[in-house]
Amino acid sequence: MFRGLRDRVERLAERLRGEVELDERRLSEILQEFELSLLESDVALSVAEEICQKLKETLTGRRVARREVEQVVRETLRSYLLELMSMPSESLEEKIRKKKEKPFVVMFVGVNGSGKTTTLAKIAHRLMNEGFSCVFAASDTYRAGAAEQLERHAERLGVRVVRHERLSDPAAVAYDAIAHARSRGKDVVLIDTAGRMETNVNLLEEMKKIARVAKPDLVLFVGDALTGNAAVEQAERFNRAVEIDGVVLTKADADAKGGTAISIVHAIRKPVLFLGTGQKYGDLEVFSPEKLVEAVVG
Ligand SMILES: Nc1nc2c(ncn2[C@@H]2O[C@H](COP(=O)(O)OP(=O)(O)O)[C@@H](O)[C@H]2O)c(=O)[nH]1
Ligand SMILES: [Mg+2]
Repeated sequence: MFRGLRDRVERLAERLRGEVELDERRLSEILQEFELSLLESDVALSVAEEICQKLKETLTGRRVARREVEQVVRETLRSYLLELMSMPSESLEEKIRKKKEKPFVVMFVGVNGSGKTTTLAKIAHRLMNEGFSCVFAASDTYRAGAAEQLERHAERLGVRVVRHERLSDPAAVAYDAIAHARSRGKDVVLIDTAGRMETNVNLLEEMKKIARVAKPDLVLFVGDALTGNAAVEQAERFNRAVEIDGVVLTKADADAKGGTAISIVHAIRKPVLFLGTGQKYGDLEVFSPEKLVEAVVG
């Protein structure tokens, strides 16, 4: 009886102070709006739902000033996303410096057209500016013209490419590139791979074989930021086949929203390292969680 009275008095006092308790009903209403805004930022539906469920769990029962309800939900979302996206990760350069014996091997995976080859060249450009020497492995032996495309980048950057003939074993190319780098004391081997979509099973088997042979220090998944859910599914599939260490999202110059990054990290819990922001070598940004969360949450 006293309990009931005390609750009533407490609620009255809250009302006088302009406070409300965040209960199920009130939260559902406001979280629906936040879910919509996540969807508008291209966050995948299942991910947006899960994030809002987490927010609900965190916030239920909290007492806040009536006019601050929205702000409290927004701040909670902001810190959730910041924590999600700020996975501890050394920079690529630190990782390379830390490895005792050369070369450091980076393998690029992703579907056709996602931007693997372009990203590989951008990263080589960046590493060479930092004083690292690079070798390319033309392990996309599948697509006609793939090795030539890589060679054009190599020529412009002044990098050696190891290539075999078309349709030869991509793992053997990677192996030779690593052997070449080892014998010449080169710092980094960057392995370009094929990304055909129509024969996924073969593709993933091929990726596994390259990874087995090359033992990459870093596997980067390259995804097109414009493809939303499709990029998330690809990331999950590649991650099951060869464990992904980090993500590069390309075409961020055409995608101001950033939800794809949130969905991928939510799905595979691997950090986004870079964003591709154009077609030039310099168009590669170190990913900033703060900037992304600002764009999504405001
Ligand atoms: N706008 C833009 N285009 C990009 C970016 N990265 C790659 N591309 C373009 O996307 C297309 C496919 O890139 P490519 O590297 O060949 O993809 P791959 O098949 O995965 O090797 C090319 O026309 C690239 O110039 C980027 O960050 N921004
Ligand atoms: Mg390519």
